[in-house]
Amino acid sequence: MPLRIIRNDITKMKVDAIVNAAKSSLLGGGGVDGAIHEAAGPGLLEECRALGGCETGGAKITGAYNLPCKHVIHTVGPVYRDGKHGEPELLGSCYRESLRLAKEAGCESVAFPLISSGVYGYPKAEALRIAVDTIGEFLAENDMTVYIVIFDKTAYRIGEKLYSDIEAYIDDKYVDEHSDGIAERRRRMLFARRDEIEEDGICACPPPMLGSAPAAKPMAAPMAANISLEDAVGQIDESFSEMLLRKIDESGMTDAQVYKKANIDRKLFSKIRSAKNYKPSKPTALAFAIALELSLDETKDLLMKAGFALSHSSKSDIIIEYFISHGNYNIFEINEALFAFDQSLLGA
Ligand code: AR6
Repeated sequence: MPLRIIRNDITKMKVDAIVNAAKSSLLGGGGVDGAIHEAAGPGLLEECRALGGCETGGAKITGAYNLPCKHVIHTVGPVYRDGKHGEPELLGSCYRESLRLAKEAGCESVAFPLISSGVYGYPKAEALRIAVDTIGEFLAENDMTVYIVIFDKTAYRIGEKLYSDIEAYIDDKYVDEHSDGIAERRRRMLFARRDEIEEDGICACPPPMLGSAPAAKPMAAPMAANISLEDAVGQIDESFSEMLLRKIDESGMTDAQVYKKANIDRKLFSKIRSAKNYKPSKPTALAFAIALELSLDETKDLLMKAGFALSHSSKSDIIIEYFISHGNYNIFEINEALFAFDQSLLGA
């Protein structure tokens, strides 16, 4: 489960290491720093005193004392001025250095707060972008579960432009469908059919049945009526796992490139690989479609193999459709957007 954006208090995270947004003296302060020192107890400050401070963009590791994790990694983010004084590079370095230390200490899971985005004034959307990109680069080469822990919902917002574009897309696709109630749609179907009858004098179609669903698009060649059940079952299509492996081969990517890009962990991928009839969850199937950069139609085919569809009755499906139709296959960006709209994230 590589990168997760979650809402929580970082001092409650049961991970191998949590990261502290510290000041260069490493002697405690307000914000998340204050909360971590308070929850860890005085032993943490004692150990920090012996470290001799830390430069901006650097990181140092200590024990975790009364916290439920094993280590605390203290990093010092840049104070934001205007973004033209090396702030992005320094902030990226905080994440890189912290992850380097976590790896050295053998950590399998690490939780970050949004460094510099409080007292140090970094605009939150930009701070999150740098966090996601830098952690994403690290995870492309390393196996670790990394959490970005967002404390307060109001403090969080993806870029205004992206947010309003997605909002407009949802309005188009979702409100349309929902403002048009089932009863209203049935009534319109009924009148449409009546019009046909009146125009032609005869209607070739069966009378409308209230409550009947529109005919589904045929998925494959129709099955002959006289075929035996045994033969029918023998005609079973390619499974999800078979289609996935075929698409990976066709993409020219390695398995590892695909599952990392899908934000899926290695163990789950091995399970899917070895079980021909594995039935993934919808977020997992979608994550693979994104990693393989499938078109909308191909995405629907892959989902169908796992028994799912993309629906305009689901906000999260519309958000994913927005990204696919804009050719943006960055799973971390998609997850940021899903998070901003309170939807569950893609991946394992
Ligand atoms: N869990 C997760 N995130 C939190 C928590 C928490 N318990 N508390 C706050 N945040 P800040 P900085 C979020 O100000 O900007 C300190 O005094 C908060 O909403 O803690 O890097 C240090 O000693 C914000 O999004 O850190 C330094 O002097 C993010 O954590 C200075 O502040 C970072 O906010 C560092 O400033």
